[in-house]
Amino acid sequence: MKEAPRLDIDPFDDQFLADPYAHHDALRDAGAVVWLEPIQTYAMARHAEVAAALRDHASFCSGRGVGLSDFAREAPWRPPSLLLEADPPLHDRMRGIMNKIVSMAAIKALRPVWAARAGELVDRLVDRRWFDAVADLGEAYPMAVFPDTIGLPVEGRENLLPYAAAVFNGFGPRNRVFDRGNAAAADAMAWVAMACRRENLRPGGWGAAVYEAVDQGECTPEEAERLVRSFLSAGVDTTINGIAHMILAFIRHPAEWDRLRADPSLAKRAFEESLRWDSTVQTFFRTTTRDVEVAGTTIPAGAKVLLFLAAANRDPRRWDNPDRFAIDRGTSGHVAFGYGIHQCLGQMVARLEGELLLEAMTRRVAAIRPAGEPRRRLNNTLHAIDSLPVEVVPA
Ligand code: OVV
Repeated sequence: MKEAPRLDIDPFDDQFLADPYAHHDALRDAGAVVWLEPIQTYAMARHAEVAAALRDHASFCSGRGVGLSDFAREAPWRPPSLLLEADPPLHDRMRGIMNKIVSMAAIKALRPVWAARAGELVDRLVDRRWFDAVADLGEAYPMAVFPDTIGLPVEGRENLLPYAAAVFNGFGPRNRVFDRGNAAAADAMAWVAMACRRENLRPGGWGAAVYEAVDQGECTPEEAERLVRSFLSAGVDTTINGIAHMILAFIRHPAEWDRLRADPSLAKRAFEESLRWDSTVQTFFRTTTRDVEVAGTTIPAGAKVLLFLAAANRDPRRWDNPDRFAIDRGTSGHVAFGYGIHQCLGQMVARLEGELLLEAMTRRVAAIRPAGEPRRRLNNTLHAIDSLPVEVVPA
């Protein structure tokens, strides 16, 4: 039986968070399972082991939290998510309710409206020629389509951004990034709590649909409120940064934009590849429910294990030339949306946004060029960008 190699790497310090990809080789190469001394947890960063742990939800549970904090020892900072931070059977019952709302049919119904919004936004940006791919595209587009779909109050929607930043910081330690990001979030938390209440959700939206499950006897009103909160927590900052990194991917690999323009039917695959290339949700923890043997190392029961989704998605053991963004690459098996029973509920929403923006842009944009240095926004879980100045050359 092997001891896990002990590494002096803190995956939540500023230096790591500013450029996580610079540190992934050290994590992957040290072993299939490593012990991270600064945060006193196990970690896995190779594709095979990350995917296997995600699949094995019975041994690697979520109910004790998917952050550093172990809910069995410490009270969670907010009531746990009934999806993300739950195990079967509760998780499956809640997920069943949400799957019926975020259905293929629902996504199909959104497409024409969301396509029109994407076209209008891209038209305006191409006219301007210079813009910020974070504020003006990455934030503007999801904020123009997603809150309406949930049926949220119009007033105060800007609170969604600091709220999500706080939620994703909350999966890491109470470090400086957490304090900085969460200082301003108190008002945002109050707004989100208000927005999740039944009387504040527009009839016909996905939020109201969750409360219809209460009327059907499928869940309690308290559960419904918590499920609506999941839409607000997970639905905005993720797609914002996913879209921004999709633009960054094309800026760093300009020939791929030419290839996409030559064959716009690659839009779907291009967005998927951008998620493999730069995974918005970099990490999540699991907690072992028993002694688990991984590649000859025993992880004891009750241990936190940090899964590096983003490192798995660039593991050279799994991907050829992994640092290269190649829009026609086979991305099947990437874990940017997770894997197994917790795999992203909103993945079709994210894909729709990415695909519709790319479709609108391939028609109107001949080239995307950097127009300044990207600025990072440090977050304990998300690979986030604060600003990405670009110039687009009209087609
Ligand atoms: C995937 C995700 C991220 C953050 C929050 C939640 C889910 C939630 O369910 O609250």
